[in-house]
Amino acid sequence: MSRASAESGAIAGGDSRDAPLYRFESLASTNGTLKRLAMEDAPHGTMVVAQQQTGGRGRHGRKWHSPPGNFYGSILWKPARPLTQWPSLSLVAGLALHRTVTQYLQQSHSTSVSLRLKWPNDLLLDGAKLAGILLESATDSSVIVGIGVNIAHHPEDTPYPATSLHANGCYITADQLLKELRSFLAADYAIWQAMGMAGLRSAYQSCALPTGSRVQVRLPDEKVEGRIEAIAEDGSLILELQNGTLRTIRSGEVFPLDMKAGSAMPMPLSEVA
Ligand code: BT5
Repeated sequence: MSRASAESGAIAGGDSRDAPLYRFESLASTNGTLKRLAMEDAPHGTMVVAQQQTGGRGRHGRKWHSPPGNFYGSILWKPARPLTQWPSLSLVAGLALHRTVTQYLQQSHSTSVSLRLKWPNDLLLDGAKLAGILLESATDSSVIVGIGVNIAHHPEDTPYPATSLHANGCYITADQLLKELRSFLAADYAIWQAMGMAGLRSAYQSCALPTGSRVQVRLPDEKVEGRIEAIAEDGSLILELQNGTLRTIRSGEVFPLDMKAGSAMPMPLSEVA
């Protein structure tokens, strides 16, 4: 009996790739289940996916709306690079997700939309949140990257507007998304493992809110405004403040302030892919 089928609600799963893939009908959180597997020494690349989550979570204990019809998945990575660079894995997963979604939007001819990564963990479609990423430590030698993508449904009552692929004429399934996402995650992780964020920085920046965009960043006890200058090697956001000095942001909530960064200026995918 496979471990997945030993868990309540599991569907017999896996595919032909090396790392195990556990599929579930319903879980509290794919991150939580994968963490338990990590503590039992699950190998690098192990994935857990679920059709719905009853306790899906975002950052800082926030809830992630997780009804059936969307994608919920987590992957276990065992990086051999310095711990200080691990936070940038959130960006690596975002880039792989951007590449995946771009491919499906192009296939469904939904190409006049703007698909942008908003540091550190959001994928925005025409300025609305399509997907979120949650990076959590698993063991001393591993991290979990959880990815939620609104495919069929999105919440209506969130402070930051949300959207879904179906709402934009892209009718794929969670299984289809998983197939391509696994490949892009593996490819981008391999580059990161070999070269760090330096190997992915220009690709990331071409998919992210453009350099020079005015943003407000909300930190635990202050708000700062500035223009996006760059992404650092460790995945931090570098802002140019109004007085011209540079400030490195390691964690915070970014709010676009101008048309360049927001939804008012859609950019065809062919220009950003
Ligand atoms: C995130 O947090 O964006 C990370 C979301 C990660 C979810 C995945 S699903 C698979 C894995 N297992 C888990 O349990 N989690 C991961 P954050 O930036 O903190 O955004 C959370 C905020 O987004 C909430 O407070 C809501 O305002 C809003 N929100 C909740 N559900 C949403 C949804 N489905 N779509 C768009 N926005 C949502």
